[in-house]
Amino acid sequence: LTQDELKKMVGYKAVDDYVKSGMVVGLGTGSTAYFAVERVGNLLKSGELKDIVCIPTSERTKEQALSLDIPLVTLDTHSKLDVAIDGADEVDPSLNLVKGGGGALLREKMVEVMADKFIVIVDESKLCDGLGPGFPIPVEITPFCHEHTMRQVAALDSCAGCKPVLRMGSSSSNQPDGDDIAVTDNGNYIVDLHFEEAIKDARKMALDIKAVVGVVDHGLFCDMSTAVIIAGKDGISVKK
Ligand code: DER
Repeated sequence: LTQDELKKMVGYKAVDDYVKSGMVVGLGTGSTAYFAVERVGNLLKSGELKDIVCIPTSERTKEQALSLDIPLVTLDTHSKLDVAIDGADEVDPSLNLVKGGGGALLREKMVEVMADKFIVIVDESKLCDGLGPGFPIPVEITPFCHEHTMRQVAALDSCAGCKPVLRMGSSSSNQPDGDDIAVTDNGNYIVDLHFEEAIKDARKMALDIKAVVGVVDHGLFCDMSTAVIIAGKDGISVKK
């Protein structure tokens, strides 16, 4: 099975298992969430799903949903969601996540903290024993004096040993291009914090980073996952 086939498997299964007619659904961002969005569009078209409204977590997910005629709303009219489905860059044994590889972490977190169920869809390459070394922690910061804010974050005790790198080119880290600073959907910058050792206390680091004035939010999604659906070469497994 190719990696795309694994992503499609978990994307479709998440929708088939957790999305019911009449729901308010959060649509994630990235190459795995792409398939969940596709499945919602297909089931609405076939009539197997009805009366769904969706909240996209990025401009590019919004564009994909619009192309599939998925009815869209925002948090302004729908603060509560029944379910949100999204990918992740890393998943630890406690189902804490690193997200933000695609630069969408702020809108993803705003939507996903309001969902009764947050379903994470990954291929098995995303599983890790400890967050950090496998994928840098994205931190969304305001452009104003961004070098100052980068220094303040790097100076945190809980971020000791991290190497902060300002994300350049497109805001999605897997498409670096150009030599200008990447800008998120919200007009902010992203600093990726590279760690060589596994983060000991992700919850504390999350609180410390968020408290730095100039930080908008970060890609540590702690205690949010309802279930993680994992596609591996031996098939699909679910962790709760
Ligand atoms: O940017 C994000 O948070 C995405 O969800 C990312 O973490 C997962 O993207 P992928 O499914 O393309 O690996």
